[in-house]
Amino acid sequence: MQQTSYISLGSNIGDKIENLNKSISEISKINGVDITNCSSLYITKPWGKTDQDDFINQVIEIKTDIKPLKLLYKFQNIEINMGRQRSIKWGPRIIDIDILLYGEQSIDSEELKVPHPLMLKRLFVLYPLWEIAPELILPNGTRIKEVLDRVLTREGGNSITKI
Ligand code: PH2
Ligand code: MG
Ligand code: MG
Repeated sequence: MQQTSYISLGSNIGDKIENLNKSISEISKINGVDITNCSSLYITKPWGKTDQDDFINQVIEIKTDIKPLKLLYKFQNIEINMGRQRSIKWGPRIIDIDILLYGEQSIDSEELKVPHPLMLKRLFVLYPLWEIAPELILPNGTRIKEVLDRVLTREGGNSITKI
């Protein structure tokens, strides 16, 4: 059965916008994945590890019948083919493709955790997700807008700018 899944894209090395576009083009070529919505692009301040260049972030909605772990491997292949090197935690990257949500499923394995464990804290995820799925109810039962407003109240909106 097809599931709706939300995917976060981020880049802070090289031509960041080109990197996001290329990753979307590669995702669209995966058999069994349909891209059904794309957010705007956002310039975002680095989160977690602040001594690095700004990111460009985006969230896309896909429909897929590929199982989550297999989907993760396909995304990792795209990352590697685009030159991604795994190194510092939260450090600079050409492209990062993360599964945020996969239908209603919860997954807690070594390789993959869904919902993405940090998504509720990250404005660079919440804002573009809210843009394309304003009615979304998150797995903890709260509306996306409620979570977004909470983070905005706490942090302000200075760390994110819509292009
Ligand atoms: N990704 C990280 C760590 N920090 N900060 C921003 N602004 N955007 C990201 O995509 C990002 C980050 C690890 O995946
Ligand atoms: Mg990530
Ligand atoms: Mg990742």
